[in-house]
Amino acid sequence: MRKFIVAGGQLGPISRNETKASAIKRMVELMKQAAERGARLIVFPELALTTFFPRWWSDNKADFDAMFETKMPNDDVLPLFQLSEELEIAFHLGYAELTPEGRRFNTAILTNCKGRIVGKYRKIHLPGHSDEQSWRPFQHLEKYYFEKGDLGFPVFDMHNWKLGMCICNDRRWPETWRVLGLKGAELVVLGYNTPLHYPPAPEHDHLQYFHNELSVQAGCYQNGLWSVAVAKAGYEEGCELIGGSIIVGPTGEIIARAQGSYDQVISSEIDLDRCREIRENIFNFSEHRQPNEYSLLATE
Ligand code: ING
Repeated sequence: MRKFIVAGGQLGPISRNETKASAIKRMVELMKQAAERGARLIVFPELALTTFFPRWWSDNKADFDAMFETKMPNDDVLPLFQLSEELEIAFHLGYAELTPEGRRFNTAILTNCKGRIVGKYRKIHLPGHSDEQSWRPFQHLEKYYFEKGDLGFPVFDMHNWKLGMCICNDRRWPETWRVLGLKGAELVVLGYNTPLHYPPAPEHDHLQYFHNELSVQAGCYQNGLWSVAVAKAGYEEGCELIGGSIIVGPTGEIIARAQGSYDQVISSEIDLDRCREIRENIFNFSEHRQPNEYSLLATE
């Protein structure tokens, strides 16, 4: 089935003391709404189980270990996996991963329509800084709390769909989209936590929604693929996060957009075969790409 309904489950703020069970309860509600609309897949945000804790410095990284998952699935998230199987709706979930070896990643998983994990991705482009920078109104310490992802940009075959994943800042890098496009991704799913205020360049604050759409629309058009990009949004522990979750087609057209910064479902029917309109014409890679001219792209 190449034509099906996809959904984005945008979340409003998650407070520092909100339990993971509470966040999951909110996502269970969104998954039910998405299933009522006939969706086969729902995409949840980056780090969807907790508040965006990299906004705070701690001398001891382990102080935030409670924000991480050491197993997936686990008791907290099980209701979402069970509902996925019951309603036959796949989902994407972003969370903080702590491995048995003590490695920390900003991670996302993808399940099939039976609630079975079929894919995993660890964020490669970690924005922000790794030291405490007290001049900032809030920190952005992903380089401190997480390692760079070590799984590459994988594409997963699921229900005769080819799905890729990326996370938040990855969407701003054309390389992310091109690698996924070259691997044949037809739909790229991603979550984000994007502050409205960008301390190093406050003159760009009013452009955050534009840059979000620009990045995803360009990625979709230039690689002939669909995308569902979903925010954790709203005023979260003193930091305004943008909403603006969107579903974008291979033509670059936005076909669904969230309103406001609260929990909500966006959805739309997509047809994966429409990727061919782009991939067989304007961006026919085998006919038009000139990789011999691009070697600089893969150098330091
Ligand atoms: N957040 C932001 C993002 O890339 C950011 C960081 C904000 C970068 C604004 C540039 C401008 O959307 C995450 N979590 O990557």
